[in-house]
Amino acid sequence: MLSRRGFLGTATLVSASAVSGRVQAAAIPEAPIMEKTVMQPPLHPTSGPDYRPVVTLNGWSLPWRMNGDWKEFHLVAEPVVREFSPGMKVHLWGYNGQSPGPTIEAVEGDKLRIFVTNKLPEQTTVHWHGVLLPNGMDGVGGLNQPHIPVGQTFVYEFQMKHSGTFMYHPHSDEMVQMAMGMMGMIVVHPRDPSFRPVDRDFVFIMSSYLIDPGTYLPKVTEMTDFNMWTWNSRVFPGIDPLAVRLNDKVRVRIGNLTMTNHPIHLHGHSFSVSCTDGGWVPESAQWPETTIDVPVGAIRAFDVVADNPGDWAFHCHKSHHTMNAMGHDVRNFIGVSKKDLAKAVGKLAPDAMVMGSTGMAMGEMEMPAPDNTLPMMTGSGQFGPIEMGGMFTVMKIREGLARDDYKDPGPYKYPAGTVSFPVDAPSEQPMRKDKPASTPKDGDMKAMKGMKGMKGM
Ligand SMILES: [Cu+2]
Repeated sequence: MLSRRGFLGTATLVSASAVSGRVQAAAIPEAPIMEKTVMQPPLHPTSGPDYRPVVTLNGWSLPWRMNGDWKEFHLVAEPVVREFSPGMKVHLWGYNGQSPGPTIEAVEGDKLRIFVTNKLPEQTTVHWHGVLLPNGMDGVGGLNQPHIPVGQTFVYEFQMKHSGTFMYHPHSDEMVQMAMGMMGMIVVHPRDPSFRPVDRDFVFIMSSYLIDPGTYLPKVTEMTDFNMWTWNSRVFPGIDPLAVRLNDKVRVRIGNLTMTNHPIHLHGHSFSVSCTDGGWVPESAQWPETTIDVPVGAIRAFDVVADNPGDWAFHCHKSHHTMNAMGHDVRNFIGVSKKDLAKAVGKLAPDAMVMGSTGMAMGEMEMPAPDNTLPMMTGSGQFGPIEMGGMFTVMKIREGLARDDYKDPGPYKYPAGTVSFPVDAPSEQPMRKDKPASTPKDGDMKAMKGMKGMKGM
């Protein structure tokens, strides 16, 4: 799983001005890298207080080593290639082989020493979002420290005074470096394992990109009009499902480093925000929700009792965020007959599809697309096409999963008689009081069939 870069234990890589003599004396710990884009098994602690480790959707937790009473990590900032979903690879910047970087896990009270090696083509820093630390470790380039020059390694040292959920990202050419995917999550477990324990603990960070169809690089100057809405730089159907054992208490921790808020919705359950990047929400201050808004530059964790078995959709409720790359400057042709238009366009461009007169559901049909471009909506379930993309996945709640089993358990087996089903119904148009019933023409009937939710026309 992990490939090793070997030791980077040479003093030439270390910035003498930034690293204390104590640290220079010690070799820099190795920097593991991850080459896979599927969720790696939880990283259980082998020393110190016990805790239930998190799992990172399509990601991993960064291994560390103990050096005296310091927990030492090594992040390498570098260009990476990230698969968003099979069929699309994007050239990003990240950490240790992936974007986002690995999750950093620690325990309340731990002393952390984090080495950061800069293998980017420009300077960088790391800011530890939400962590309460000494000012000189806060990572704002120019304000709190010199920027880390290309090829150099800096070290950050601080104690994790509080448990909770935090993020890390650069504070150096920030617009470009975050738009290129540089970010990761930090989870600090309570020292007391009886504080708000859960059975499963998932974590991911949201980022967005504008990547023109057929290209491989995000447009880093875009401010609002993104076309790839990602969880851990993955889009549906590339996002791992959340496999959960029936009646488990589940925590989902979500960071947002996009340019807009995301109302995250889980079907079939009610739950509450238990933690933000500012700390734990007292139980007396929680209220029930089915959708939790995650603001920009913030973290929301929610705790849910998974007491309802099945395949439950879990997604951003902004419907454009559950689509892959699409054009926005498209007229609404619903209800318009486009027979003549299709004929005329077909003469000029035989591959073109005139769409939208009955809605935009594509079913099994897919338009030809440039290389490295995902369909706007895709994925299929046991009953047919799911017609989603972007920020969408499934919480799969099953009886009897083993404790650390996060494998996709496959489609839910519905008990007989529990799935919505068709009935025979008269097919005539309903009579309207103000008009005599007219006989609809063939084309009109076809158009109406596609108009979900427009009854009685
Ligand atoms: Cu969203």
